[in-house]
Amino acid sequence: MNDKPTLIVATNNAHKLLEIETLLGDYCSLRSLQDVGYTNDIPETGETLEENSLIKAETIFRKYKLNVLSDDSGLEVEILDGDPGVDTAIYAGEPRNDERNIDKLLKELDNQSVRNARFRTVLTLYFNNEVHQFEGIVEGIIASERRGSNGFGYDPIFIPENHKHTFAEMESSEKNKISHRSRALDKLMQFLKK
Ligand code: ITT
Repeated sequence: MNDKPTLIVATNNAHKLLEIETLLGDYCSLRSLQDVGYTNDIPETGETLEENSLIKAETIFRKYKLNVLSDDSGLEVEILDGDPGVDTAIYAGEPRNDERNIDKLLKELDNQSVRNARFRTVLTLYFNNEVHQFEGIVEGIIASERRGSNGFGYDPIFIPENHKHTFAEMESSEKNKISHRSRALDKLMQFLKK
């Protein structure tokens, strides 16, 4: 008998989906938005990661009435007062573009020695008609230039605390041991095991 809970993963980001599948696939039966035939964008109109994460989960829950998991993530840079934060995906404006986002951040931090930053993920779980949120954080610094080609988004310029390499220089298994997303997913798995 298969008693794994089924969750729709409410993301249009294929890289996120893959990380979530890798970390959660043994515990849950996951369905992508593509699997359920959802092709629209979900407008991220919230002012915080928590709000946007909730909006994504709620949008899909209202339509399908099935358990849902969503992820809203952002990069928070200390010297920029937590920016780009909730605007991480569109830091350099729309249409969103990872390369331009990275260029803008490197320019903002040009000649700056204080480069502390953190990645933060807020997962929202709609489960048996209840809503739960789980946060995961990884502290680190912003590199002075791009390094590595693995991962996605800002991975080429983020060096996690106590490491020498950027996320983009790491194997996905190494990133998945320490990432913001894996830390939030750990909490979610503890919850589901209860
Ligand atoms: P969904 O909303 O469809 O889930 P998204 O890519 O729009 O996908 P977010 O709104 O959470 O996701 O945007 C997060 C931004 O942060 C976006 O620019 C990502 O590339 C970046 N990001 C998120 N997680 C990351 C990670 O693990 N490594 C590097 N960059 C990441």
